[in-house]
Amino acid sequence: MKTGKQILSNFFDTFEVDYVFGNPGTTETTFLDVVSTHERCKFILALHESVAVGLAAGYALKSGKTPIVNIHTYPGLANAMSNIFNAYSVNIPMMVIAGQQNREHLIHKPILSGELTELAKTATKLQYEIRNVSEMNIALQRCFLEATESKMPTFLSIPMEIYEDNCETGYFKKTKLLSNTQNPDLNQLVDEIKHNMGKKMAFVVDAETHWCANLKDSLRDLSAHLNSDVFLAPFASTYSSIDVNMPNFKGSLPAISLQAHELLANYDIVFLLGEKIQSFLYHEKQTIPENIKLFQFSNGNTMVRFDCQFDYVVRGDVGENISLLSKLLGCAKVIPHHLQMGKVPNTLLANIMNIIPRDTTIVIEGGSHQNVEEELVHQLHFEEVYFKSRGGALGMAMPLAVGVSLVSCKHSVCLLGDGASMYSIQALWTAAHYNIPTIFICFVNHEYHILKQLWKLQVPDSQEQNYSTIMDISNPNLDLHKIAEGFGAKYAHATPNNYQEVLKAAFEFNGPTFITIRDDHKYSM
Ligand SMILES: Cc1ncc(C[n+]2csc(CCOP(=O)(O)OP(=O)(O)O)c2C)c(N)n1
Ligand SMILES: [Mg+2]
Repeated sequence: MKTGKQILSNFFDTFEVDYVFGNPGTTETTFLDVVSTHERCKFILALHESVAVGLAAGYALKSGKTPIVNIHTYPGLANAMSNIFNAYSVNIPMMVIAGQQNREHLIHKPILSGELTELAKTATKLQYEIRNVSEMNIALQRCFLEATESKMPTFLSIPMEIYEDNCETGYFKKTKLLSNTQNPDLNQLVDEIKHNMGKKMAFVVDAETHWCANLKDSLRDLSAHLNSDVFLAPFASTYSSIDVNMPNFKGSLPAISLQAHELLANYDIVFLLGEKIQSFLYHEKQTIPENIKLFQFSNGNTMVRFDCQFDYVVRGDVGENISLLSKLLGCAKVIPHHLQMGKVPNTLLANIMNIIPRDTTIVIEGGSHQNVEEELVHQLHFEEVYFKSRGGALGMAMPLAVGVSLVSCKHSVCLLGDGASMYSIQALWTAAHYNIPTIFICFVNHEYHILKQLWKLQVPDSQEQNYSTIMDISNPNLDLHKIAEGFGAKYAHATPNNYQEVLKAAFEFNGPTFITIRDDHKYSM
């Protein structure tokens, strides 16, 4: 016989769970009783659920493993949904577990209860509420593996009293998973490509390729052989599978659909590696021009043929299949090298970024500086960058950077605006509490600058005063240094005169440093 507690403990062992990221309430105490005494599994406390999910996302991206998030029944899940949605939109796996009230009690709709699976449904791949301890091993395993396989969040609700129940069937096995060793038949595609040699081709690399085996080398060889350009899909979140030093890597495709359409119209064949080319702002001309040939490589599952019309689709591990295609086409091995850097603009941010080691992970939250920041990390050849997720919800970048640094034990650098900093600011406390080295660089302009710009775009004849009354974050101004200090972070204001010392001190500190820089670009269009 096994108790619910033993089943959970065995689950942590079998699936080698290192961390649970969470924010608890009473319904989680029985779950936490197992975690707190478990030998390998450590609980990381976040002071808000959005932080717990962001930490888990950073952990997943950096470690390649599926993290566990533990949150407090309906309200905790509701707070977490924004970042769960971000993770869902951009292929980040995690298993989210919430405690549920006692099953005998639910008929009374007790305080802090609710339809958890219904709430989770819109942004998770799988949702389940355990009814009986005999279901526990399968439910845990299924939710964990579904997240791992689909690279999406899944959700499991566990009634709080179930851990004391016991059953005969609650065991796990460490399965040896043999991947599918069959190669797809790529001959037709090889013929098609050979027939089109010399035409203009481009690769667009989307989010799911983060999880592929060995894409970087084979994409370098194949794209050079085809004399093709390589772009990151807009909002693809990371270019971890692209060699940023290839001369044919052109950075991100424009996010605005019409601009991406106009650029792609210059090509005869586009290879989409991953699910989609996300568009921003509706336009009648869709992002992919109708007359180009479009080939998709996707790991399969729900992403295949999801969002546009394709001539060919190759299903299976994208890295393996690009490598196979490269072999069949007889591509030569291209030796990786470090490109000479182009001219870097003389701005404070550029100067700061220029002294940061290029293997530092950079995390970018959205805001009016996003384009400048994306261009800069491309120009400076940073090797690992996580961009604003295409879920679009603010509040992901700060905890994500902390989650990355938890795994790497090295400083990551998070770039964000003053407005964005307020959505998951409690991430500073987790970084301070667990000595996780993270550097935040925050543009201060006391406004939602980007929303003013977009307002003007949408309603061209609106008056500047209209934007200001609603989009200014002033009177009072946020005192970001005091806020950072209150969460246990170090803080500094960087200027053209002191930025080198400020950065040096931040890299020497084994915890969070919140650095403000002044943003002088005031609204003008
Ligand atoms: C959770 C969430 N709430 C609101 C928004 C809408 N939004 C997009 S950008 C933005 C303001 C960003 O301001 P800031 O970070 O200060 O950058 P700035 O544009 O001033 O450079 C807001 C509120 C969002 N994307 N996500
Ligand atoms: Mg701002």
